[in-house]
Amino acid sequence: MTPQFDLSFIQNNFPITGNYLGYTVKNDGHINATFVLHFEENGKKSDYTVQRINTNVFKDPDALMQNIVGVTSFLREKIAARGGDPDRETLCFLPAQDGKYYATDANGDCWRCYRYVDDVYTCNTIDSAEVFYNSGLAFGAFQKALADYPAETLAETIPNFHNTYSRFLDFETAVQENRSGRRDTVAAEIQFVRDREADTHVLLDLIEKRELPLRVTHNDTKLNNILFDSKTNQGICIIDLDTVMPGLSLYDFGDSIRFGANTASEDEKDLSKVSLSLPLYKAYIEGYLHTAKDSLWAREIEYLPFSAKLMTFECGMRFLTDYLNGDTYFKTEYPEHNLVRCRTQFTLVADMEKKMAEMQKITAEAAKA
Ligand code: GN1
Ligand code: MG
Repeated sequence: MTPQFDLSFIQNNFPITGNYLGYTVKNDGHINATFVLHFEENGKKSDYTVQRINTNVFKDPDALMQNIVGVTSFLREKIAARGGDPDRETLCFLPAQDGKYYATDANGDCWRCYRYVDDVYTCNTIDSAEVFYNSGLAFGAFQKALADYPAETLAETIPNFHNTYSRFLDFETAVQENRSGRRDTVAAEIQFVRDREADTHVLLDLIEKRELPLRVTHNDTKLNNILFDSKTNQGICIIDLDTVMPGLSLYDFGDSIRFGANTASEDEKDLSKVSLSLPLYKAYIEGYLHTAKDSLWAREIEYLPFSAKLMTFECGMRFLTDYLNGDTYFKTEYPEHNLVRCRTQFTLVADMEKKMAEMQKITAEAAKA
């Protein structure tokens, strides 16, 4: 079912002016419902992105929006100080009538609104190593820009978000409960997860031993969360800031590879098309290290290839968990959608396991450059 928004509610609550021309639905995200609303004023077009916040996932919209407005205000100042364009290089959220950065409608749904950035494009798959190199530059720069952000002021919008062991326990609960009745049809996938339980502890143990630092990270560094400038192909703006929280640089690096260095899309049904592209891995790591290397610890660099595998595994396990629970978390377009996604992720994990030595070699070479 296509979700809907109420135009007059949006216009009454947010400072939008101009004549309404129409809207476009954005279907890239799996969590919030997103629309771009088109307006025109004095012959000039101005667009706004309007989102219904998924409060099933983000249970405290006040804390969520405080995080986001805190981070975007901080970034605006830095961008302006270095002579950049804050209106293009970070998101600009509009305050609602009551001064909060979201408004609640009669159904209890929470809506937010931000200026749409013009002359940009997003990607769901990538075939140009150059564009992926630019993604690495952009996410590395984002992490660096937030290095001195006061992390203690950030709320944990989703507790244990990338705690892979906690995700594993959620998975085991879902297997036990079998709420969807689908358990017997996914025995191979369940075994695939159980065979890799040991991996779920690796980064957590290193945090415990203080061998990896907590940083302010994005935590959802999918390729389609970067806006690329249509003219320069540079990644100019990082979007989807819902999960900006203290985390590991490795979560961000790993998730970028999971999504962007896959030779197929996240929900490709033909698994023979799914693999890790080593040239894309190389391009991304070169871009990422170019901007982030100076701030990284040796241990972080050492675990970059492992993090790609771990984030892919964790994501596949989350899709499988949701499939077992009856599709209550991720948006799905058809009944097997979460299972299809799970299978692409596990195919990619298996391919990374085969290519791990090569990934390590590329990593060491990129770190020396
Ligand atoms: C969700 O919102 P979106 O589609 O960028 C999810 C990520 C997953 C991703 C898988 C808050 O991200 O953690 O990696 O789907 N976001 C949340 O595509 O759970
Ligand atoms: Mg997201």
